[in-house]
Amino acid sequence: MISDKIVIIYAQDYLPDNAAPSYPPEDLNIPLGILYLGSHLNSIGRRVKLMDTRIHKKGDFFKALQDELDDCLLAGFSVTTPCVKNALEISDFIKKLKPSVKTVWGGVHASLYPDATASSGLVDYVIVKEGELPLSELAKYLLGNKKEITGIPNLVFKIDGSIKRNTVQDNGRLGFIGVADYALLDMEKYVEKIIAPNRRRRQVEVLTARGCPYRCAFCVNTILYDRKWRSEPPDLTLEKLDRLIGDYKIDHVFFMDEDFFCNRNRTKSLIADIGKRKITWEANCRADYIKDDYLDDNLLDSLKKSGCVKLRFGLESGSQRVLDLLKKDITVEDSLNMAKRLSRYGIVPAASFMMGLPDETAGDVIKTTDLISRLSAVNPDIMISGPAIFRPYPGSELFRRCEEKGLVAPKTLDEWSDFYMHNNFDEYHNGVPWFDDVYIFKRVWLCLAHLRIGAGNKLFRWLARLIVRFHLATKLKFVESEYLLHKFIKNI
Ligand code: B12
Repeated sequence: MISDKIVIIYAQDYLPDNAAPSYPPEDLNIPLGILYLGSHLNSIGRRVKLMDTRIHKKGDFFKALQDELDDCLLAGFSVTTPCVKNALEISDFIKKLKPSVKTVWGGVHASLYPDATASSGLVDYVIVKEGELPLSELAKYLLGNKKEITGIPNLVFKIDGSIKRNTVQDNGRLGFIGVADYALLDMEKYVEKIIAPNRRRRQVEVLTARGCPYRCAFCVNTILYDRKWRSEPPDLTLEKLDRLIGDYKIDHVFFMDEDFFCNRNRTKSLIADIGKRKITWEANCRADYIKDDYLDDNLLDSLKKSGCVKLRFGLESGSQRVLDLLKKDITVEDSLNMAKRLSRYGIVPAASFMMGLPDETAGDVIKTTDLISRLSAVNPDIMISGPAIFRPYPGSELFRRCEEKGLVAPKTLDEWSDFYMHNNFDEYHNGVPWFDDVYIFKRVWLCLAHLRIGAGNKLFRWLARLIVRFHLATKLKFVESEYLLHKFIKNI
């Protein structure tokens, strides 16, 4: 058997061993990175297999992988920082079982730390940034159809124990132009979404563009992609939608672009055509787009008519000081206006928030909880997600700020695999040094516990906010005992 197959693995969490038979798991997003890599390889005639840990129990995944290794040339790993641990474990499995299979790591973490990644004995090659073209060139080289390894763009590799870096070809932010080949995935595991008891819909995630020109301090874009934004031709998007509707009976699409509304004219023409497809849809948006000189009343009306039912916003904080620190380039007023305006069109805003950021004070956190209640008052349909406790992910300006405040970043891949960042501060790598006062962190944690308890009921919500205010306004040490009590209750 010729070993020419390329297996590409999205190495996130596995299904829990006790996962209910109500398989597939709910709410899984399409692994877009490996989908695009696989689509490109497939389009040039390579044999490719995409594997996603999230749709297997751990034991089942390794069994399935073992079967794929027989005729495998190259195993690719898509790695963000939280995935390092699993990607290492799977690479180790492959190297022990079939050492002739070469391993290549790509994705955000590998792109940020190519040398540390390539230094691992379990990683043969690293490809930085967008991987479509470099990966196909690497396969060509390994099959003996390309002479010079130095000619493969974006490749990092080892020769005689030292690391060599090829030229990085910055191809902007749209590596693969072509209709993504969703048939490479086991689509039934992704499309069925339970949106309410007894209500299901068939949803798929679609990219129409990549990148984002904004400069958020928590995002990796400013470092890896120069804030470039590139869209695919509208005809391609429409062809993709038609195939998805035809092949998988899709009735709802989530445009997962980082900045779907980046170009107003593109938006206008695209939504007119989406409207003819008789599907509902949602997309990521910015609060400052919902205004007279951008997504104005006419355009919002067209959005609604074209099937838009939800827009997602990262509102992050109710404190202007924190929004400015985050370089979010929106105002608290933008958030309120957005919520008010969308209520007129019946488009549900889904807003996410963070707390626990470096340099954030108790006062800032109070402002966030206040904004959440003001938003719910102006738009009772608003969906609030979080506030999530901030986790510093490498590659962002905010990570560097955490380092300035004492966070020690790992150096090797093994160290990174232990750097898994949890929601509970005492499970963090080395504490939460970016907090000036560790009790603020515990209070933030308690705020979340209270806000969650209070989420479903108006009176509870009011009480929860009162308790939050109390916690943030006092410096009493009993915060410690309540924190332990909540953890205890959570654990049972
Ligand atoms: C959409 C998105 C999601 C979606 C879906 C992701 C998915 N299923 O693909 C959802 C909401 C599920 C999600 C979840 C999370 N995300 Co996210 N997400 C993004 C976002 C906005 C876009 C990613 C995307 O789809 N791009 C389009 C595809 C086509 O590109 P791509 O995935 O980057 O893949 C290309 C290259 O990276 C490369 N490549 C990728 N894999 C491989 C593998 C090989 C072998 C090769 C050669 C190349 C290669 O080639 C690909 C094609 O060009 C990015 C921001 C960004 N700018 O990247 C954050 C981002 C990736 N997410 C991030 C994080 C932290 C998370 C979460 C941990 C959040 C959380 N707290 O739970 C989770 C867990 C994700 C995980 N796997 O670990 C961080 C990662 C930071 C880091 N240092 O690792 C990012 C960078 C945002 C940030 N903070 O800057 N995310």
